[in-house]
Amino acid sequence: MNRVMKWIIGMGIVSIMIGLLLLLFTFAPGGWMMGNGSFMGDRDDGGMMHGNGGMGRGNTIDLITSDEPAQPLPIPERLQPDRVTDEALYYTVRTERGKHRFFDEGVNTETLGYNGDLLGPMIELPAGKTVYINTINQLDEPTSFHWHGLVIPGEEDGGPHHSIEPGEQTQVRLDIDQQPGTLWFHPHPMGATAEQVYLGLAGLLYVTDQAETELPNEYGVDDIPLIVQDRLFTDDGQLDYDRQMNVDGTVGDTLIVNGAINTTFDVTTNMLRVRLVNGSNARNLDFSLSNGKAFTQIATDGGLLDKPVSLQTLTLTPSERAEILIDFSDLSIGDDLALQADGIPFTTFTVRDEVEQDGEWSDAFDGTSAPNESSVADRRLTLFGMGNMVSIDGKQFDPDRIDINVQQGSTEVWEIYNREDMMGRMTHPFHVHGVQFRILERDGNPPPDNERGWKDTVAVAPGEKVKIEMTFRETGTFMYHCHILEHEENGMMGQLKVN
Ligand SMILES: [Cu+2]
Repeated sequence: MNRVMKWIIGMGIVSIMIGLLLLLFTFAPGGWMMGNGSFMGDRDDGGMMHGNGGMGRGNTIDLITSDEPAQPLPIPERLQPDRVTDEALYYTVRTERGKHRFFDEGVNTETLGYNGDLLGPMIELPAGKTVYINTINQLDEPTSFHWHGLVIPGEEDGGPHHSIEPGEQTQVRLDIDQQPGTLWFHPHPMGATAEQVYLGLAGLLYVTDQAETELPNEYGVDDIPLIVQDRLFTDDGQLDYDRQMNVDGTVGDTLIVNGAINTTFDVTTNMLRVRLVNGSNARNLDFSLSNGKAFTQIATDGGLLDKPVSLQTLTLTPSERAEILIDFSDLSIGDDLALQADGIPFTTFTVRDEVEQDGEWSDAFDGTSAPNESSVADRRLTLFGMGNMVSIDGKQFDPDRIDINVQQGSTEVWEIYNREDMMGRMTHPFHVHGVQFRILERDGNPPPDNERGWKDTVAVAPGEKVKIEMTFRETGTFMYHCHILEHEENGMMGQLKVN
């Protein structure tokens, strides 16, 4: 054999070895997520996910059942307006650095909050009124105040173009004109959204109206919010974002609800209305009751469903909301029932009183079917990639580029396609600012009954095509993006201009 032949055979052997090694790494536990329908949590990652850069491998930490002593569920306080007139309400919201006690024993955790140490108050936004909010940044870094789900002009939206410098303040004007619903607010500054949310910045917005229904509506009594988030604490009880950051979305093993671990709430045998917010950076949450019984979903992100839907499990991706009714009428005084996420209980309800169920709450639904009819797509958007390589239509976010121009008042159908990646597959929660939309189709089929309502975020599974329809009522520049916050920061975001 001459030297050239030897060299060719040698290179062939080396190539085969490299190929085998690559195959091993790809399919081994803790390797890249391939051919796995669920991107979360069915294996131990051996600590490889911390602060990884580059490629991205999905989210790989399981939730654990906490052994913290149970504590009463904190209810975010209702923000009192500074001033009220016939037409307007005036509020003040400030970001603050704080310390929060998550653990019964141990240290305080460094956190961020609105008007407090962690999370924020509930802000009531009455439909038909103008709401002025004085937003103050008391952090030592820029932030913005994004009103997620509100149909308002781009100027007031609080996206990446509206950063407020440390020590600065600005007033936004929100003319409230949409269905009552459970919305939320969170920061959206360039490059720091994921960390600021992770450290505690998130608050509730309730759009309300005067309509009298028999649905439970006593705040904090029979109508409660649950902001559910997963977090990972360091051994000394801190939220170390830099260390825990995952380019495919930072996940944790501990569920916190309204900022607390392992919570309890006293109920009666009457119906309880629960407003669920998935406030996680990246984790999808499958909600269920510990007795396996059904609950009733009554609302999606932006308002009541056309009719209530009975469910045993409800999945919310990051930033999706749902209102559900839990029926305790089969239980007796002293009985417990827990709400759980991915099978892990986080809030235990204890029946303290027996009362007759009152009212015909089902009268709140008009039963008319939403116009979720198939329609031809005006635009097609393709979500693609993992980790730092995420894109929409092959492009990464550029604050100086408008990707889509539309006319004010126009109605469009968008088909959102989650193109599968050789390197992995993830569900992307697709969010559009400044609108509420309807889901028309999932892979050519009508959406499930519990998605036939107003939405601002829709889960798009790997390989799936989802059609949504929306009307652009407000002018200005708006973001559309993946609501896995790390994907958004890695560039899975585009800009829509309504002219
Ligand atoms: Cu994504």
